[in-house]
Amino acid sequence: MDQKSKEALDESARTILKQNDRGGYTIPTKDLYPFQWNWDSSLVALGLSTFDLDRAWTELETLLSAQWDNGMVPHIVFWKDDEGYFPGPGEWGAQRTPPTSGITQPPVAATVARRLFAHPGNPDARRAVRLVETLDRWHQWFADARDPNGTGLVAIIHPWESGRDNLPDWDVPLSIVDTSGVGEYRRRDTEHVDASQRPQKADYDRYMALVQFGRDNAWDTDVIAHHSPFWVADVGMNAILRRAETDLAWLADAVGKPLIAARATARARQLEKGFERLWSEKLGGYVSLDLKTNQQASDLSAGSWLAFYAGSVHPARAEQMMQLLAKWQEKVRYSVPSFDPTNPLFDDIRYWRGPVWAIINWMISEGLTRNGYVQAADRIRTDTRALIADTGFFEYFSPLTAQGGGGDFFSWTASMWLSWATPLPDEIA
Ligand code: 9WN
Repeated sequence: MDQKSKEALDESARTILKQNDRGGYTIPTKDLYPFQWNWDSSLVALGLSTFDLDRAWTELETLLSAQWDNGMVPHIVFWKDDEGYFPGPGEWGAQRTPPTSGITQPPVAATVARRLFAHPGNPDARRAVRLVETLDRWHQWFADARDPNGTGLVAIIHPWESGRDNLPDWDVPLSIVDTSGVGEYRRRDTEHVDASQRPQKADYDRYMALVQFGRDNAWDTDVIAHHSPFWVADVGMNAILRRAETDLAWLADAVGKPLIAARATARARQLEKGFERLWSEKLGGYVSLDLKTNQQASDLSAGSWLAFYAGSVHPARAEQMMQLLAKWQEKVRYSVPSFDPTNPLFDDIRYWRGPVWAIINWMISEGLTRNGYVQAADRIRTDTRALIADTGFFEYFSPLTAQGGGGDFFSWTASMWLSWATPLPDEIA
């Protein structure tokens, strides 16, 4: 890529982030997702930090200011009304100001905060101290509410908590969810995006049944832990939390909070032990585990390679996983597909059933680099760069054709461009 094209793309990415800025927080994209989303905001802070470090800290602070009294940081914060998204505050019934959803999302915030803190020119340790305390309470909530028996694996209670909402991993655990009481409702997503790219009605009914279950039980974490129809250890959530605990420990040490650092390190060790149960000898990768039935998911997703992002992977397993990645790459033009491209359930454009996501690519690539797989990491970065440069800043992309899917002018894609995928000086032709 030449210097001019790079500058034009950098400028477009900054414009997207500025246009999606609603004052202290950034929406993922207008119309389809008009509120603050948890992991979107955290990942967007990385892009913001490339041109406005102060604004990047604010993004995290705004998100964490919506923390619940029990420590949970919700997956959506409804700062302003907008009829264009369903389910809204009324369906969630969370009784909070500002209104929020009743579930969480993968906690990437600590990992991002560590990077912001390490940013050259960052002067403000006091800001980091406040974040560290809030993040510690959120991470402790995961341990208490989502792993009450101390097994080292945290559960999700809704596919939306995984952030990888429509993965085939959830098909079997969702199949037992009773939808008979759900009633009529009007979806808004398929008014913004072609229905072929979105979850099917049967899935949405189950999503709504789970929302209603939480709301009817006032989001009581004890009741949910014992009776939730959906209680699954998502490989992505567990990998991301493990990594977040390590980064929180580092940050807490750096700002003089050794007790928090010790707590985070202890939780990280516990999660490392639990993670072992996600290894599938049969598939040669890490998979999600239905904790109600103790059944592992029968197929592999891109989440398997988030094990590298979580920490270090045993060399024999790592080699096996790298061979598998190469096989997946033979089947597609752009890696990493979110779901196994050799599997009959693979769908290159329906969300989370095959498409490539820049944010997942960043996490996998970051983990591969840290585990010494620098070339493989770079291949993922250049694939991501090509997708964005050729197609635009879409929510996600087909790994076969590069077609963009979901929303356009998407904040996290712009952020990943600025903070990771844009060419470095020695990569400019
Ligand atoms: C539900 C905002 C969010 C992302 C998720 C993505 C999608 C929402 C939806 O959009 O989920 O949370 O309505 O489909 O799956 O990862 O955070 O970008």
